Formats: sequence, structure tokens, C-alpha cells
Amino acid sequence: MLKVTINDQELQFPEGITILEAAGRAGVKIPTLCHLDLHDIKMVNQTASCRVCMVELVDSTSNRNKLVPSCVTKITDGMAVRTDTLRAITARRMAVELLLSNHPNECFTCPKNTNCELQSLAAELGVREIRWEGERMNYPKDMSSDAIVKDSNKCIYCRRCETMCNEVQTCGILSGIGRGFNSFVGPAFNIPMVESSCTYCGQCVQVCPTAALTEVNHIDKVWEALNDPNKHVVVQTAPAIRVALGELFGMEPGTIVTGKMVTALKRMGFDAVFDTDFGADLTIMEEASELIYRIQNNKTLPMLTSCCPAWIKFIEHQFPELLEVPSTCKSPHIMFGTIAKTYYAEKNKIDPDNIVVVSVMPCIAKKAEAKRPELTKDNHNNVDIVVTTRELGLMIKEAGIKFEDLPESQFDRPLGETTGASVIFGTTGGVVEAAIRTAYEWITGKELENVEFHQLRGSDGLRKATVQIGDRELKIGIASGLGNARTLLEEIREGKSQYDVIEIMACPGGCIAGGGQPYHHGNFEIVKKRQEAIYREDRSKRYRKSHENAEILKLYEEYLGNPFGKTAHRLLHTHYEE
Ligand code: HC1
Ligand code: SF4
Repeated sequence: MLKVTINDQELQFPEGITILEAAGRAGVKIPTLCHLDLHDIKMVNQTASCRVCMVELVDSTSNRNKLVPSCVTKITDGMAVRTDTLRAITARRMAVELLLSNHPNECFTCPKNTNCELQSLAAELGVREIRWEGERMNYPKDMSSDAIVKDSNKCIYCRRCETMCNEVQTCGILSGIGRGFNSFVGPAFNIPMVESSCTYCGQCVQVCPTAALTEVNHIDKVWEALNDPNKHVVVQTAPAIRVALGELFGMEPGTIVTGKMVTALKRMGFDAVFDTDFGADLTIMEEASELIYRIQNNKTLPMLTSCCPAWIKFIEHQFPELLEVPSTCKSPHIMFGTIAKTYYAEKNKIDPDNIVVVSVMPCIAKKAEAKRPELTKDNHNNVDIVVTTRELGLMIKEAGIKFEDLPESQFDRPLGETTGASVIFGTTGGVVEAAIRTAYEWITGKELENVEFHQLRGSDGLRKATVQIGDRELKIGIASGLGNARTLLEEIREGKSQYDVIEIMACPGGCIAGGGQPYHHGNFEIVKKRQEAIYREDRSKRYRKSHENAEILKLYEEYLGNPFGKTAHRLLHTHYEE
């Protein structure tokens, strides 16, 4: 152990840690900006570029203390540190002032207003004036994609997005371009985002401290639809929304707000409030059937889940030779949109052209997915508008609804009937667990007594498990985060994969940690609380297997025929190709 003094406290720490970490353990907060340590997903951004975490190293022999960045300076035996001297505080303030001297003055209208880490830091450090004025960056905004906006004028060069994109997601899209004042972060050769191999996973957006990377805002499109008397506007909410939306209204992470969310959507004027979980139950009917078909007919295995659009883009760009391995199922919200514009439209005698389907998703990639040509029939979208959890939170505020005080209400029927199996889609491992609950009963013909497969759960980005189904041992791989997906895909490419079925979610942790969720600001405990809430919601459900959903069974009986049959194929399946 090393002896270290921090602000006169004599302490002991193990070798190898930084001053920042030691101070944190001693309950002393040193402000940081570029630094980000998400050890749960093995992401450490330690660029020391912002110089906000400066502290003084006390040199009692020479009386000439040294200023050092605490995030990259390791402790040594006998070290004395002061975090609270005028010199350290002034250095931090100056670092923020310098950043602000080249930052647009548009906090009021900025998409990150009240959520910006630079803004909060300026307030926390008492920055009251910016003493320097000079040339400012003036880059055009990249609004080329349907999902992400890149505004390099707001980039503070912290490199968090680069670390996330290159080291965790292994996509290699973002890197520093140029030198000195003319440097910024973008795709190679500064091509527009839409022309890059970006998956739109949105993990760079989730960790960007400012508004250099944000989602494309579709709020006004929803208000326009709601105000058009000729439109029948239905909304569906993804499994992960209900365990995170409350955070935007000051509630504890992991608070389940399903009933309040439904009330808010009804008050906002949607004609029907449905649940993407219905689409998830439908996905399981199709995906479990497809798995059984592939196993019994010696077709391509492993079968990979296909509900995550960022992961689908990843395989298209990085492993195009493996496009036969994902399931052909459309994702749940797209399946839902298809059913809304066919079955629901016919049943309610509404012209599908007058139905607007709005998806509320924890995901940014879903915005681009909804526009994919494979998923738009005769130029009609299955889903018309996608907004994120954050955008829904803003809309509720814009509508003047006091979310915290709302009573609870139920989703509308028939497309709001759901099971516990569909809720767990929202967390890593959930899709494959839901599929196994159904496949087990269909293959063995026996009732599954314990529906919880704990061997499939957890937060490690790469997991494997086996499940005994009759006389077959099903080998299952689970990856969350695209770097982990890459590991499993490389095994398949090399013919070394041991798995029968693999679930992949692009976001580390699954949809609960999606790019469109409330910002976790580097606190992954928030994501864990959302995951616990997902499993609580599953346990609270009367039915916990997708094939027990009475409205789904009715849909097959009245409209689709058999699962994985002809009509189901036409409406609910697709093939992706880039
Ligand atoms: Fe997801 Fe899905 S679970 S992809 O992880 O299959 O976004 O929440 O909506 O479509 O159901 C996201 C979440 C979501 C789809 C479902
Ligand atoms: Fe990289 Fe994902 Fe951001 Fe695209 S959205 S730049 S793939 S982290």
C-alpha cells in the first residue's frame, strides 16, 4: 500500500491507481470533463485533453508545487496532493473558459441545454466571464443521416466518442481530423455520416458531453400528425422506455412508469396507445418457429436475432458474407407497424394511408431503420416516425403534462396485450430467453414450469450458456456491444462457432442503455437499475410466454394463418442486403 495525503487527510491506497481515483475513494470530488471510466463495459477514456482535473502536487522541499492532471497521474508513496488550492481552482476555471471561448453561445436553443456537461461544469466552477475572444470554429452541421446530427462546432475534443466507437463498438467511424485549431472529429476524409459505415448505434451520442453528437429531432413531425384531423395516429412504446422515462421527471432510475406513460400519451392526443411488446411477442412466434425450422431441417446455424437495427447495419458493413445467419424476422416495432397498417386498419375500417405509426424507442438507429427500403412496402412506411425516450420526455413537458402526478392507465387493445417474455426484450439476453420459453414448450410439448433462465442473464458483454430442450442441448451465445458481436461473428466466419442461436444487441447492456435513453452521464449503475426493473415487470405479468398472448393467437387465427407460414412470411419477414 502507498501512503498519500489528499488535502491533509493521510490515506493508504494500492499501487497503480491515479490521483483522480484515489481522491474519489477518499470522498474528494475532482471535476472532470473528457475523462470517462465505464468499467462495466470496459471503456476508459483517458485522453487528459481537457485539463479540467488539475490538482497541485505539494513539494515541501522546494516549495514549488506542480500542477498535474489527476486523471493520468498515478499516485506514488509519500505523495501529497491538494485539490482545493486557488491555483488548482483557477487552472480548472481557465481550462473551461478556454473551451468556452471557442464554443457557440447558444445554450438556450442547444439540444443539450440542461443536459450538457460543459454547461454544468461552467456553473459548478463559477465561470462568470469569458476573458478571451477570437476566431471560432465554423463547420457546417452534418445532417446527412436520418439518425445522427454531428455539429463539430460543439466538439471539445474529449475523444469519448472515438473511444466508444473504436474500442468498444469496433466500428472505426470517428477519429480526429486536422491539426491545431482546425481539428475536429469525424469519419475518415470527413465524408458525411450517411456515407460512412456508421451503424447509428448512438453510443457516441450517449457519451458525448456536449451537443457535438445528437439524435435527429422528430418531435415536430409527431405534433404535426397529431394536429392533422385526417390522420389516425397510433403510438407504440418499446420495452425499455417504461423503465427509464421516469428519470427525465426526477424519478429514481428503475422506476416503472408504464401506466403513467400510457396516460401521458393519451392526453397528448394519440388515437390509440399500443405496445411494441405486442410486436415482440409476435417476433417470438416467428423467431422460435424459424429456429425450430432451421434445427429440424439442417439449415444455417447459428441463427442470430435480428431485432437490433444497428447490429444489422454492422453485419452488412463488416461481415457481408454472413448475411444468411440473422433471422429473417423484421424487428418488433416494424412488425407492429405492418400489423397496424393491415390487420388493425382493416378491422377498424381505416385507410392505411391515413394511419401514422409513431414508435417511441430507446434507440437512434430505429429512426434510420424505419426508412429502409426493405421495410417500406410500395413506398409506404411500416413505421412513419420514430422518437427517442428523450424526445418523448420533452414532448410531455412541451404539452404541460405533470408526469409525476398522472394516474395510471392501460394500453389499448388488441395491440396492447403483452406478456413478460416481450418485456425482457429490453435487456441483453432477453430476446433469446423469450424465444427459449416458447421453443421449449413447442419442441417438448411439455409445460415449462420455471420460465426464468438465469444462465442467460447478466451484464457481461459476452456470455454463453446451454439449455436442455428435450434430448437436445441448445448452445446459446449472447453479445451486447458491437465489439463483442465482432468476436462471435469472427468465430462464425472461421467455422469455429459452437452456437445454435446467438442474440446480439449493439448497445452494451441492450436497449435499456440505448443511444436514445436518458443520458446516464457515465453512471452505469443507472443501467443496472433499469435492468432490474425489466425483470420486475416480467415477474408482474400474468402471462410470461409469447405464445400465451391471447390477442396474438387471435391475430394468427383471423389474419396471419400459421406462424412462419405464407402470410406471416410476406408481412413479417425480410432480407437485408447492403
Ligand atoms: Fe429494443 Fe426491440 S427490444 S430492439 O432492444 O426488439 O430499441 O426497448 O423496441 O423493435 O420490442 C429497442 C427496446 C425495441 C424492437 C422490441
Ligand atoms: Fe460509431 Fe455507433 Fe457513433 Fe456510428 S453511432 S459513429 S457506429 S459509436
